[in-house]
Amino acid sequence: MTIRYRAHAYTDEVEKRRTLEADVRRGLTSTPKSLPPKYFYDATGSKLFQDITELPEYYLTRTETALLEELAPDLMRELAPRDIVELGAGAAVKTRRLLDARNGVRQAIRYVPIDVDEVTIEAAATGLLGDYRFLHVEAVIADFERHLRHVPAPIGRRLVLFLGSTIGNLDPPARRRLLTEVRALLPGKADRFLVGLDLIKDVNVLEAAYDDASGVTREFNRNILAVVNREVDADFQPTAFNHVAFYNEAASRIEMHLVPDAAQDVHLRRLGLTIRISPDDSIWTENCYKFSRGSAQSMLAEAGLRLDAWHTDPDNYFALALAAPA
Ligand code: AVJ
Repeated sequence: MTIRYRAHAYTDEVEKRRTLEADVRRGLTSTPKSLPPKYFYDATGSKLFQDITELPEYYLTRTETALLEELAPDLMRELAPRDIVELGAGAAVKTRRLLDARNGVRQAIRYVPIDVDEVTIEAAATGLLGDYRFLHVEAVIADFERHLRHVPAPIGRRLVLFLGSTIGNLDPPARRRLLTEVRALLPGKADRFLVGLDLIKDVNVLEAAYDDASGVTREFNRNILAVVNREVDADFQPTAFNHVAFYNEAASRIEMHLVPDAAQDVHLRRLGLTIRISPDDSIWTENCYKFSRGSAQSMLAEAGLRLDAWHTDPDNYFALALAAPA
């Protein structure tokens, strides 16, 4: 019997906890105070994000999925990747849009999902292996910002996926670091990188997507405080914080903040730390950068990548950028 699933772990619960504690301490003792957006996604946060993707105001997921579906047949035929690496794979729902376009072809494909959550990755792999007989999975349980060098060498033509506008969470220096590592994952001339980018557009459309009428994004934002409460035994009162989301045009990004109505002390018992949070010393929880074709092109070029194809919807809301080694 051929083994179709293998996993390599470069992070574990102990290391994840150490990293979270250091991140929370650094973030909440800095000016301005901040928390890294990756901590939104505990079970509750992942469910809330799933709800966000179905909101009428949140155009990102449905636009990207439609683009991917449209693009998949040509991409899979012309590129014919043997090796698909996905950063922050999660449940790999969108990956299926690509694999569906590959059914009926004999050639085997190796799928290399990278994600910190072993349970999610295993469940996704089991589902995929059941549905796609041509697939085998080499999972990498790791943080894509820290462990990309551990991705196994390609076994053939490679396609690296970074979907969902996740790249938008990274500030320019972190983005440059990551893209440089992605470039190193593409040794072959025919290798490609497919990245989902949310585009600069009408401010009202952007802001509505991050401050929906039904308040799901507010709950999502506040949930990061519940995560911190649980992980470091803190006493944040999530409902005492307002959800503030706005477009910062100079920086081309949506910013999300948690702002209390009144000053309050918060105890982070596991860290032996007490902090004071006030309306003008609040918590910055997320940046979501927005791009243009030009800004995407220069960000890719800086990392040694050349924009090979640019796919957008008719409204120009979202783009799938295909990049090649320069
Ligand atoms: C998962 C980073 C793509 O930036 O739109 C959604 C997260 N935050 N609503 C985004 C998010 C608030 C999302 N990404």
